[in-house]
Amino acid sequence: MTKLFSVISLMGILMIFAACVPQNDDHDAVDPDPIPQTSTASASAMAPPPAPAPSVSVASSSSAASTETADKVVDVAMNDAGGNYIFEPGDLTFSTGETVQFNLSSETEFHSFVVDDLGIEVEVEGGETDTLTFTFDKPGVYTLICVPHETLGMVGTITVQ
Ligand SMILES: [Cu+2]
Repeated sequence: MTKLFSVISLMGILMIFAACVPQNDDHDAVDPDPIPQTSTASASAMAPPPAPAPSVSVASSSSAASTETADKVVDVAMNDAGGNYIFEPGDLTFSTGETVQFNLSSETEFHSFVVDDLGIEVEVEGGETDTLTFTFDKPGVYTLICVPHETLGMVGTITVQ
């Protein structure tokens, strides 16, 4: 009887152990923390190559050397306030052979200064000013348009005499 009892109690103890062991394994599984430290250390050790970004110098469009050769400087405002899309002034007159520097200032929206027959095409972002220098070689009357606002009346005339 005592043998049987001790066997049963042993099995009971074993079952208690068996029930406890998985918990111990779970606790052990939480432990291996130190590993990430080594991985981050090696990662930061490999990080150091700091590529010094070469500063890109943005050359402003066509304003540089052309200023001194212009016979005339004309400021053209590209206005859009209140939905009034106009070139100001919109009608320009030049002499044949004249070299003109245009300072094209967009009020708040994107505008373009386009004369198809002369191959002129300048795009100006809202609030910015771009410069165009152009020599008018051929007499004529040329139509000036802002491509996005042509249908809203943003057109002009360049007369070369
Ligand atoms: Cu426009």
